[in-house]
Amino acid sequence: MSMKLWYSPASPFVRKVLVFAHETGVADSIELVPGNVWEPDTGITRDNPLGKVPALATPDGVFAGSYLCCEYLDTLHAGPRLIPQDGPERWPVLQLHAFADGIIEATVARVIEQVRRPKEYIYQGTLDRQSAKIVQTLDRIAPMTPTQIINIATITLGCALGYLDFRAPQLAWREGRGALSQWYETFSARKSMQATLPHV
Ligand SMILES: N[C@@H](CCC(=O)N[C@@H](CS)C(=O)NCC(=O)O)C(=O)O
Repeated sequence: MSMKLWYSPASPFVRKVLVFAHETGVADSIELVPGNVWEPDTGITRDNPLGKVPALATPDGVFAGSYLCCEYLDTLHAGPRLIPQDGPERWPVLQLHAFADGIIEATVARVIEQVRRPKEYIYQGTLDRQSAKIVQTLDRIAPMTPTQIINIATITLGCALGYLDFRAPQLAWREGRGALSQWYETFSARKSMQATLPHV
């Protein structure tokens, strides 16, 4: 099967889908289509009217949003599901995924405030508000640092922490979070993470 992924090399949501694709062994079936969402006429709105990456065009239709892309990819391989369909692990995995995804959202919101607005409109209150969400959520996650298991939650957490290093190093997320930091050290060395490092 061949699929097309609208992507940007700096997007943590795209990275999440790519890491998921590597871990499930379907990455070779995906062709990357660069879509600079900030430029007019990149064509992405033909597939995703929201004008956002990631969007995955497949023989079964176009799927917009990182979670839905991953959910679709999870049906294409024979290994254990990375999004547990049932069993006691389902809700904790989905909860950790939601927290990690929220860290990405807040970090992206900070970047937009800093980079996409005219300087005179940058509002420190928004930056502080998003930073607080990131810090509070990291503090909630840190005591429940996961094992090196691969699933939608750990993949998203790895991408969230990598994005903090990339876009908000001044938040120094490792400070006071030794276990989480050690977890990331090991997790980020995985081939899937190394093959998808963010860049501009
Ligand atoms: N909830 C979406 C968020 C996707 C998203 O916000 N993508 C950003 C790039 S990191 C984007 O395309 N932004 C363009 C815009 O907001 O117009 C997901 O999980 O994929």
